Amino acid sequence: ASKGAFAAVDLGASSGRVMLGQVRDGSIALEEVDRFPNRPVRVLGTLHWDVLDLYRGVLDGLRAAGAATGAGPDGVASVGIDSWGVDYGLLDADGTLLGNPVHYRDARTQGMPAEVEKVLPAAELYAHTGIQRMPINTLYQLAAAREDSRFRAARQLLLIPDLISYWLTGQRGTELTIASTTQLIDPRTRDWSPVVMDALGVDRGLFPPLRTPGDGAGQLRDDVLAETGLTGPVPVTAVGAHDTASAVAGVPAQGSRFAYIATGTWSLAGVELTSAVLTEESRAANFTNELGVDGTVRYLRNIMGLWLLQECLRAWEAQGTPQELDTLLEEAAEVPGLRSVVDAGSAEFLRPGRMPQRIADVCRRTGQPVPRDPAETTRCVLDSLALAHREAVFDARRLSGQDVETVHIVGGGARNALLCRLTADACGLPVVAGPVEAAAYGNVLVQARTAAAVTGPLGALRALVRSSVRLRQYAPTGDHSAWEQAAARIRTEARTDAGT
Ligand code: ADP
Ligand code: LRH
Repeated sequence: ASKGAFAAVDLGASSGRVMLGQVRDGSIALEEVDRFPNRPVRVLGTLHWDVLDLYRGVLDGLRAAGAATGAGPDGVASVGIDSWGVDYGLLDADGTLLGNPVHYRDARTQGMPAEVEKVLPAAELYAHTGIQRMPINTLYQLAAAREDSRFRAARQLLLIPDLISYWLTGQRGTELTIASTTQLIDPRTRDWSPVVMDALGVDRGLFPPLRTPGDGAGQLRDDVLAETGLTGPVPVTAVGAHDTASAVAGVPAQGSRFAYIATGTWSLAGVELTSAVLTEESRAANFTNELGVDGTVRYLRNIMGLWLLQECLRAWEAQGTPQELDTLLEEAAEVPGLRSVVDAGSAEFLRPGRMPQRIADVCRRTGQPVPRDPAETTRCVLDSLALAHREAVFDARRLSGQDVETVHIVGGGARNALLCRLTADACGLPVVAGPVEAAAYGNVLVQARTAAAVTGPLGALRALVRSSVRLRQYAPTGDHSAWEQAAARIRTEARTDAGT
């Protein structure tokens, strides 16, 4: 029976989408009602998100959602918002946004991890946050921004999904899963870390109160109802506001012996736990303990992901040799595998620009064959990603003690059959691919549970995803030792790099 439709706003680094989910006879019918590109803008040398353009996309999407459902009891029952992690907008004393949010790939965070560690040593920072050392983290962005006049004028900081939620409802809050990407949350208390905040002089008052997935987050403002044509009241529900938290909630796994890889612009590969792993070994392995839906911990590694391919495609287009993704992937499948691999976990690929050349430079530097054309470069990227997936899954299993029998791939990369096949081969484990829109499923399910349209723990929500989507299976094939040798090549390179 229908109890209305749940609108999931899912903002990824490459595109934003509004999806409409309905619970029908033990499954979820999910429909995309709007999709819009997310295109960063460089202004006076600083890379920004065009957040008003994204917000317009959200409003257009909600209007389309209303048009798709009609008014009345079958209309939009609630709205949930998730987005990429770590970025934020600053508000002045009147609640007005102070400028466009800066993009996590902007160069301002360069050298910031080392600056922060002068005040709070890396081991201590990890013991209190369990977060992977990545320059993009909000903590390092704050370290870079603290002297800016804009920052000094700020009275409040809202992470991206919380900012969108504020504009829709007028209510301010900080959702816990997205807050955990700041590197200011202690995963043991699931609250702000006073140690980190005090050491780095971050004012806790900047953050509005924490919310957890399932909490109410206000109702659409009257002007938003008027603009979108929706009939009020329409509540906004806090979901796993970090897209990866929603994606992991939407993994169609059975039981607990699984690893997940959320592959889009990033690959987030790891396991789900009930408590954080804060050991020195875990820190050295650069693992993160982000917070998940229903009290879970997302124990994972951030890997550069399909960003590497997105940036290659952008470069080939700019130089007048545009490539068509489907054809490129077919050609890459014919290229001999594992000729050259790069460390897809390395922050050296974080910034935009010249990606094919940068990949070629690394191959040259490490004495491997240099890819000669787009197909060979693509094969190098996909082999490297599969290898990084393998390393993350194996490390997660080893460091957490969590058994892994199946690897689930969700997100846009689940469409990439070659990547899924290579990941199965690299891990020597069966891969189950799909759904592509796992974040939207996770988002809808948390809303539906709050509205009592579904019941049960995460496992029950996942069973609903399983019965709603067609999944693809990839059994591991090929010579497993070739992957072990390639992994050893990368480890040697990483050690050499660290020494220089
Ligand atoms: P994000 O949420 O970070 O914006 P997505 O989950 O939407 O990312 O994934 C985007 C990626 O999915 C693209 O960069 C592309 O590599 C991959 N992708 C999308 N469509 C296809 C397709 N038809 N075939 C293969 N890969 C695809
Ligand atoms: C993926 C993601 C990832 C990181 C990055 C900034 O979209 O949220 O988990 O936080 O973006």
